[in-house]
Amino acid sequence: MALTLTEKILSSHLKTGTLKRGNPIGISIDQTLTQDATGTMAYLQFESMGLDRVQNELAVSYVDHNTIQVGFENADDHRYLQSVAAAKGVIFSRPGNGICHQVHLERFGVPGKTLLGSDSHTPTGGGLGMIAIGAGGLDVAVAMAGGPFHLISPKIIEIRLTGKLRPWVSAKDVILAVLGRYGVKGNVNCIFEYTGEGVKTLQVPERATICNMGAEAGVTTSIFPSDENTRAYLAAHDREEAYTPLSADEGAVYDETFELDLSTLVPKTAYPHSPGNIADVSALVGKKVDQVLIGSCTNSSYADMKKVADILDGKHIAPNVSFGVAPGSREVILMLAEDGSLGKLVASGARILETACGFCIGNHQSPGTNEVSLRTSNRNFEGRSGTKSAQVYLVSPETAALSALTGVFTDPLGDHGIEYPHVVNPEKFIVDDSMFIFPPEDGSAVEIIRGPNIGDPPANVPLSDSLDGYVTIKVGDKITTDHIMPAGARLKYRSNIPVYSKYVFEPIDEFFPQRCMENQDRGKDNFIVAGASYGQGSSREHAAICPMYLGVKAVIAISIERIHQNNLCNFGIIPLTFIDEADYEKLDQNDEIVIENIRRQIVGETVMLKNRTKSLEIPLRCDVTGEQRKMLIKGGLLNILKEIG
Ligand code: MIC
Ligand code: SF4
Repeated sequence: MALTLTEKILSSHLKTGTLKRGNPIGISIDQTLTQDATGTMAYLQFESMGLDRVQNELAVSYVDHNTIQVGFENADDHRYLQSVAAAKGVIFSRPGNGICHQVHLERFGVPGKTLLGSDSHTPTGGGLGMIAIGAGGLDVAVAMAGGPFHLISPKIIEIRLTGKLRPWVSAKDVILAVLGRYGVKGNVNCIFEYTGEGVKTLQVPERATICNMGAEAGVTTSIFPSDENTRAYLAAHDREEAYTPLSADEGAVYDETFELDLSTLVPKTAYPHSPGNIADVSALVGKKVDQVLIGSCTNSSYADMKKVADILDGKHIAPNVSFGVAPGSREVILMLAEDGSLGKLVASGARILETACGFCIGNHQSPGTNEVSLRTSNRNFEGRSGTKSAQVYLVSPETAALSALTGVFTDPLGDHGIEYPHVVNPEKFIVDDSMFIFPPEDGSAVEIIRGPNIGDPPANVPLSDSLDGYVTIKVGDKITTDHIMPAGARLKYRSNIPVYSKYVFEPIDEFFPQRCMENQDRGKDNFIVAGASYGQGSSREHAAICPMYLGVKAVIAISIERIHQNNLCNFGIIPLTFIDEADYEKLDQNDEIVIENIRRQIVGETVMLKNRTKSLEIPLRCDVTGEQRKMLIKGGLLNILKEIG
């Protein structure tokens, strides 16, 4: 039978279940990656499993998110991560080495392998022909312990590329066009598989940009074939031996096909406040711009940065623009230094930012009040930049660089008089692994260093017979994990659940934690009611752990996004959806609600909720796998793992 590339890799890694759309399956995980903001919890959880060493082929711990060290917390986290990596057989990528996804692509990604990462943009590895999936830290800890990763056998959407991009139109415009077609909701348990003649015209970093932002559509992952361009990329990194050619079989059957002619594409933007709000840049030409930031795991490759440097060469940025550039890795910055591009950037007025997530996660560079910010990153959720009133637009590096020069939205295809910089990927990159710390063969003598910021991961209690409490908050559609568990200035509390929990839903309702605590003190349960696509965005399991800590027992929503739904189950919060969406209107904040016999009810088709305040009943669905039902009953995966020992 002719197979898709996704089917080939999934079937060669299949551990449980059968590969039939919609079926729960378990796959073996070859490689794992963690980053610091989710990593501390992942390693604490791994430690609690009592294993001496990680069991999977390759585990890498990156420090790229919390690199702004205001106060002792982040530095303490880095020390913990470095020491636990050495103790447990994990490669440690030091702060300054770069953004996890960019560095993993350069140094470790291997076509045909599976990669699980505690970050939603792990699918970047699809650019090398990997099945690379983002998950919560606990799922990654289980994979490091050698356990399978559970997912729903996905629907495979073929994105058939034809033609070739015109000069000034780039990979970011491709993925923005895909987001224009698929939006940011309704794509749960799908995979985007790229095929067609157009694939050959894209280099690995461009493919990686496209796979990276598939995360915004909510798909499980995205994947490109592995071909001669893949070989060239690996060879340029002294890793040609990692190359295997991989593609779908002729006649492979897809669930759906979307044809995209690259030659007709025009520069695109995602306007505030969602990566799914897509427009042509031409529609915004002339709009004043206050800030331009180039970087993030989506667009920080050497080719992206060099293109920007060449556009800016010999020119100076507009006086009204604050302009920052964050190369994605130490390799990229070394290359830019060597070929003179760094000098061009500095001369143009660019503020050279650390090779880290930085501005993308709202860690710094917050725009001014009501300001317009153009960014090459992947998320423009309201407030994520650190400024609630800011208007963040996502654009390609080309659009960003030209707009930095003119001070207004500038269409790269318009009449700006700048020559297109044809950038060719180098045949050899500067390969320097000196910022990795490789673990000793035997880490048993390594002391694991825990500062006061590092607490034990809190455990939940087993599910009680019935749930009885209040709708503690009611929110609308497309609530992101940035709404639930803000990052930016609060990021440094990631390893300290009691403190971080004080900020749950801070951007929406700062009194939510207080209400939860009061209900908990009265012996009452807390419930979250939400609209469609609840929990979009990041993989941060804190969006489940902290509500769990506050006594939230269930989320009742129109729909819930994949990674968040898994995180809820992992921590014993029941994900429930309305059977009839209209019933969303029948629940309001402060309503007193009861779910009787919940332990029995979640095993069946329907869970009946009683709204005592309004004297009515609402049927709900608990659409989880058998494994997850067990987790919910036991109060989370950690409790199950403890039982197994
Ligand atoms: C993000 O882009 O939102 C993050 C920060 O990288 C998150 C992970 C986190 O919250 O630590 C993600 O995408 O998973
Ligand atoms: Fe870092 Fe931003 Fe990429 Fe998340 S999206 S990994 S914060 S650069």
